[in-house]
Formats: sequence, structure tokens, C-alpha cells
Amino acid sequence: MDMFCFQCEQAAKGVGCETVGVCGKTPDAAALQDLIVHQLKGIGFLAHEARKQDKCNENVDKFVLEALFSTVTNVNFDAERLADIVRTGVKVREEAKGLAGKEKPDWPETTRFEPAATIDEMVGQGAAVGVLSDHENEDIRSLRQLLLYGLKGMAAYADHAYILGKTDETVFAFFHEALAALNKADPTVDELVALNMKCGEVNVRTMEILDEAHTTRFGHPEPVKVKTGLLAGPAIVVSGHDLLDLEQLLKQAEGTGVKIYTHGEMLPAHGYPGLRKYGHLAGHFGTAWQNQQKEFENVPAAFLFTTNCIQRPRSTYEDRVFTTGLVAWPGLTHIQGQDYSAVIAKAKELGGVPQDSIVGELMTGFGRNAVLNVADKVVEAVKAGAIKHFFLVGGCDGAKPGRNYYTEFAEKTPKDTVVLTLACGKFRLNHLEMGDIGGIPRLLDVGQCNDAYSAIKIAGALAEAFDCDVNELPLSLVLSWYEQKAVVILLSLLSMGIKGIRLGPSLPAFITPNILNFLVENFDIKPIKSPEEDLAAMLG
Ligand code: FSO
Ligand code: SF4
Repeated sequence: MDMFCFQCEQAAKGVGCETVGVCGKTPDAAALQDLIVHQLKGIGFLAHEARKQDKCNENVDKFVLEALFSTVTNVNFDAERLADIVRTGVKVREEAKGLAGKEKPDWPETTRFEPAATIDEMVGQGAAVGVLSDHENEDIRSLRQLLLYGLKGMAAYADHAYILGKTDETVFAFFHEALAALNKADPTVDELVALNMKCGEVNVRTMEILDEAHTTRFGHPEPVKVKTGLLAGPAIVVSGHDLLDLEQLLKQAEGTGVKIYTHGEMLPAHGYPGLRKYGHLAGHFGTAWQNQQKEFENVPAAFLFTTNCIQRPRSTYEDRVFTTGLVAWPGLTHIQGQDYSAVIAKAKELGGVPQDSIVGELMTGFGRNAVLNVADKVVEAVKAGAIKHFFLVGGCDGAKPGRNYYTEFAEKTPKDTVVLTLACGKFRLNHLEMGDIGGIPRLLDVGQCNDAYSAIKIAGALAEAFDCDVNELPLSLVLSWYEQKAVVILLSLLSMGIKGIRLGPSLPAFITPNILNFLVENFDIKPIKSPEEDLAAMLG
């Protein structure tokens, strides 16, 4: 075995990637990511000790977010950059130690970790502290990994909010508390279940501050039709989730003749007044992340990745792919300090497509404000029997053939039902013509995975209007998962007591049969079956 990683839905053979990641992660990158986590357990412990004495430091708080986010699937594949994080971590650890006070003999070994001199040696250190060495009891290990992946996902959301100037003390404090707890040699199942639930709860707050960050800076999303394809002329296609990167690029490209297109999870950007006001935000290109190698091939545009999900760029377009923020792929040009002049220059050099090639249109922008503005109409439609059921069909997309389930599911939903969708999983259904119910579109794109808070608010408002619990609403959740952001959203939904969630396309490899039983017994989680069977059960 050259490596072991099972943190995402692509884990080889449904067990784990052992020679190279299905995502393209090398054994070196995998080991260095494990080493970052090992180091973070020490930093988290010290920061947690410091917080008990009301001491904290922004550098430490920020490093924890960025380092965890760098280990999320499809973010950083570059061993050099990962090793740099470990080296920086030593300085950060010293800062945290300074806050925590005099070293105590019972502090865990992770607080004293020193990286080796070379990357090869660091890889050896990482390989020794990976998942399989975590805990001999598989169920304990499963719950510990669930917590770690929840933290990774939450770090992504917290980092997005941080970049936009929004933070919350409870969020930082929980990262440290949970990382500190991961040092414990013999945690009980109950302790770990409680920490996982708290992770979900704190993530709701994280998503709330992210929502606040987005809506205060860019306004509330409004429903909008977006053209898909490219117009003639120089083009930059922006992927990932970071709206601030997109805004900076739009500002810098103003007046240059370069048009900007969204890709994948950036589609909902068009709904924000503060971004739509830029006339050169020209449309959307392509579908979900796993199709990028096919869709980018031979397209004369520059591509910019602001967050996950990046895939190995093919030689036919690698010269035009740029990364920014925490994204890294060895050999690609990385943009520092949000100076996008090189990306703009590349787009000009390539020239773009010679003729307009618009292929269709997509609707987006049904954030909580837009939906709640028509809440009266929706409630009336339910009371009059015009809307019988709501489905939330969303989450991440991915490469597995089983993901056609989500397209078929949406196609088969009865005409008197409404489908809310979000995240890149929407590309399985957002091309469908689903019509409307008395002017209310049957398919509503709530936004990115980053906007899960909007969906939570919509469900909460419906429950309030009908004076019932969310679990009593005519609402079914059918989620697709891929990486750790989806893990933490699932923890959030469970922490809110939401039951009966259907999950696919396959169940996480890191969940053991006992832990799955626990989730089934307590939360009635169900694996997806066939669209017909599931629909019949939900509507029955
Ligand atoms: Fe998708 Fe990738 Fe948004 Fe994920 S682009 S898979 S859950 O990073 O974050 O939905
Ligand atoms: Fe495999 Fe997913 Fe880990 Fe990549 S992130 S190595 S695909 S389990």
C-alpha cells in the first residue's frame, strides 16, 4: 500500500485509494495532508488551552482554517505547497504555545511535532500518522474521521466567510476544541457522537456568517436566466466557489475587452446584484467539475480555479489553467495576491472563440430572500393542493454512473411538486424543463453548496407557516455527496434533528456498519434505491 485515503465518495473500490488517488492525489500529497492534520491536532490543542485563558491570535485561527481547507478533496495536489504549510505550521504552533503558557507534561506529542528537513522525509512522517494508524477500534476511527472530515468541510465555509471579513468566536473555538479532542487516545463513542453533532451545529452558524458575508457584500440573489456557452472574443472561465476572487477579476478585467464566464459552482454568482452589474460577466460555461477535462479541451479561453474541484489538466489546455487562493496543482501558474493580470493577458493572447456559440440557458438565483418573498404564494399553493410536495435534490456531483439517479428522480417527480436544488449536483437536473405551478417555477436553484443555509432557512420558514416541525413538512431530502463539505452539511442537518434523508450515490467508505446502524436508528438515514421506489416511498 503506497497511501491510504477514504475521505471522499470516489474512494477506490468503495474502500480507499491505496496506490494513487482516483482524484489524482499522489501518495506524497496524501501523506503530507495527513501530516498537516497531525500537526493541526497539536496546534488545535494549544489554541484550545489558550482559549481557556481567554487568549487567542488571528494568525493561529486563520492558519487552522487554511490548512484544513487545503486537505479537502480536489483543492491542493502540490507536494511543495503542502510541505510549505507544514513548515509555516511550526511557526504558528510556537505562537499558539506562547499563548497556552508553560508546557505541561501531559500535553500530547502532536504539540511537540517537528517536521523533517526534506519533503521525502516529511512524506515518511506523514505516512506514519495516516488514517490507518488512527485507532485500532474501527468504530472509534470511523467517528473520529467523520469529525475530522466535518472540520475540513466547515473550514472551507469558515475560510470563505473569513476572506469576506466575517468571523465568529464560537466557530474558531470549536475548531480548536475538536482538534484537541482528536489527540485523546481513548475517546468514548458518546463523546465522539456529541462532538460530531456539535460540529454540525457550529457549521450552521458558520454557514450563517457566510450567508451574511455574501449578502451584505453582493446583495441578495435574485432569479436570473444565464446564457450558457461562449460569446466571440477573449474569455476567462472562473471555477470554484470564491465570489471575492470573481469580483476582483471582474474589476480588473473591466474595459479590457475580456469577457468573464462562470463554471460549475460559480453559476449562482449571476444572481447577486453586486456581481451581475458587471456587463462583462457574460454567461456560464460547462457543467459540473467532473466534466472539465472533456469540456475545457481545445477551448481558447483562460481558466481560473478559485477553490475545488480541480482535476488533472490535460496537456491540451494546461497552459491556460491558473490557480488562486488555496488551490494548487504542480506546474500550473498560481496567482498571488489576487493580481489577475496574467490571466487577462492569457485570455487576450488566446483570443477566444471566433463566433458566438451559445448553447442554452439556465435559471439560478433562488436564494432564501427570493423564495421567501413569494412565501405567501407558496403557502397558498400548498393549502389549495396545487403543490403537494417539496424535494431538496442536491449536493455534489461526481463521475460515478449511479449519479444519473438524480436526473431520473427529478424527471419523475409529479407535476404538482417543487424541486429545490443546490451545489454542483444541480447540473444533473438544471437543464430539465420542469415548468411552473401558478407562476412558481418547479425547479429552484438555491445556490452553491455554500448556500445550504438558504435551504435551511426556506425549510424553517415553511415549517413556521404551517406551524409544524420540519420533519412534518411535505418535504423530502435526497442528497448526493462527494467531498467533506457535503459531510459537514449532513452533520448540520442531523444536528437539527432532520430525519429520513436519502443519501447517495454510495455511502461513505469511512462509515463502519455499526456507525451506519447508529445513523439509521437515530436519524433514519437511507441509501438511495431507484427513483421510482424512493418517490413512491416519499409520496406514499
Ligand atoms: Fe461541488 Fe466540488 Fe460545492 Fe464540493 S464543485 S463537489 S461539495 O467542491 O463544494 O458542490
Ligand atoms: Fe481517493 Fe477521494 Fe482520497 Fe482522492 S480524496 S485519494 S479520490 S478517497
